[in-house]
Amino acid sequence: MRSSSPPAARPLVMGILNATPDSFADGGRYLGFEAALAHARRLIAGGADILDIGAESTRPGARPVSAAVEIGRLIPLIEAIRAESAITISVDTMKPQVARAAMAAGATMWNDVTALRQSPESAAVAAELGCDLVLMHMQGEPGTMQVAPHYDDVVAEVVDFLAARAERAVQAGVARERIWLDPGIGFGKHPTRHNLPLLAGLGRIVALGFPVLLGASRKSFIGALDDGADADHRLGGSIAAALAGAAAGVAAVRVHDVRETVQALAVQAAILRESYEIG
Ligand code: HH2
Repeated sequence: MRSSSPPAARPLVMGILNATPDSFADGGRYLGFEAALAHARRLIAGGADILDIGAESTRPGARPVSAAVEIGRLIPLIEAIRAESAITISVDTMKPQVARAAMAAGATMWNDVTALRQSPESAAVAAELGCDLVLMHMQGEPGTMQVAPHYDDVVAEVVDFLAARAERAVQAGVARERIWLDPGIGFGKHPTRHNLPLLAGLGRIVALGFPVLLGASRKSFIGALDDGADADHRLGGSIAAALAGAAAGVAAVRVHDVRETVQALAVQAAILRESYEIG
């Protein structure tokens, strides 16, 4: 006997490409154009559905960079990837002028970790660009967000924030069907006291009715749960979080280890399909 509804498709896999000198997990590795392009090719070959390209680290204490520096790092890379692949390209930037330049070069998604709060122009630019738009929750600012994050009810506060930011974007003219929501794992959150309830409560964000993006890959809560394992040794935990996200119905997972995540999600989806078939 079959259960009532077939399992949902597996989440899309967004591969992380950091053209930054100081990202927490892979800073400096792909800063040069050739190294970044080679890594993009690896992510695509590994089965990525989306590439998320960033040129400014948001790690706690990272140094801000100018729009000109971001544009100089991003645009040649986006153009080169677009010239050889039809993959969806997302740009991870807080700056509307950088998002605008990225869309002109071939990106179609703006991943804004400030949820359009960085500049008074952000919302109008997002509406004008007509691109997909990720609105992420962050308490505080990258420089200081991990100093003393505080919530009375972290899941309720993140849900309320995301619902309000989505409404604000719609009022500014962003099409509702372009909006994605993201709980912002690690952004102004205690490694375990805040990130774990959010991972356990993802269904409440999914229930808002927008596609949800989950970025848990190699983040510090994994080290906190595994004897301080450093960012290069968090693959198992990253996959566990991606599978939990899939089970909660997220639409995409943002990961460093694309090939391994695609495989894990494919196996999980196949088992769920089999369970449905045999009832
Ligand atoms: N996490 C990071 C950066 N951007 N964007 C979204 N939407 N969600 C996330 O969870 C998220 C994000 C941090 O990870 P990483 O890009 O590896 O590091 P850094 O910010 O240091 O470049």
